[in-house]
Amino acid sequence: MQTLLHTIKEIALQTHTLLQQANCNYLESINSNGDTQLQVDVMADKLIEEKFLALPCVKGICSEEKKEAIYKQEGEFLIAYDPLDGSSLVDSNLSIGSIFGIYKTEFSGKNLVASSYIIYGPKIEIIFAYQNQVLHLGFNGKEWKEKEMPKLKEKGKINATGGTQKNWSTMHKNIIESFFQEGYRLRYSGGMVPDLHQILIKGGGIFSYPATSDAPNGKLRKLFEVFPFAYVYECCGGEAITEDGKRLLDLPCKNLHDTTPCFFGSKYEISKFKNTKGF
Ligand code: FDP
Ligand code: ZN
Repeated sequence: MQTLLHTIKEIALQTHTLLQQANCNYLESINSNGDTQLQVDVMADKLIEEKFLALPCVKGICSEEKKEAIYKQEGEFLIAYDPLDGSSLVDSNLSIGSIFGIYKTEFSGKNLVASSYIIYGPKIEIIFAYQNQVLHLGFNGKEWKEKEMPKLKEKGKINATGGTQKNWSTMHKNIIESFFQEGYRLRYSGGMVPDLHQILIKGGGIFSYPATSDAPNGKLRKLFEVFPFAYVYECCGGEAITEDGKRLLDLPCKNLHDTTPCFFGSKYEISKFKNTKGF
């Protein structure tokens, strides 16, 4: 695990340099999910691929930007990563991130053994979750310094929800409205990393990416986005569930790019969500 953390620290600094130098040009290409790729998406993807494949402990990788996984003969860990999450925010210069799910044996929720993300904001920070411990590191320009472990309180104040509102179900509209009626405030940038990180650092709230009429399976990808954040939220005292109130990490994953509706939050918000839906 130490080797993987060390590699993620290197990736953080090198990807940050790429971002500072990059132009925001879109390429002709689209990735496996149909998103138009930025030049910097492709560069970050390549950088992370090379870093992990060079490690003897890594048996395989797959990424949001690649159709297929790449396997080696030897190694223990399988890494699924989203090289630049929220890359549509690059041109507006908002915070973005990289997400890593660390799996053993096969890519599935039950085989996730650790997860991590990097946030590129005014400062670079790393969250690394393993065996119920969550390491929070910040880079001060010279070295990585440990910060306080994030902990979700019982109840927060933030309501962050994605997708096009006209495509939400009436049930989802009602749930979101009921949080606003209770005094929750909207905080949503459109980047999963900064939106979920904000809830974590402010101590609680709810992030939802529901099923919508145009995307009945949601938008966010299980292996690269949903499972890694579900693990971090559970390690920090929160919960991460499906539209039916089930634990996200118990979901199977048939294809590398499977998506799912997802709801992350502190205990109070998740139980309110379940109660409203009658679970
Ligand atoms: P992006 O396409 O910019 O990479 O990864 C998908 C994602 O962003 C998440 O980071 C974010 O939470 C979500 O899409 C936002 O989607 P909506 O604009 O549909 O709310
Ligand atoms: Zn993403």
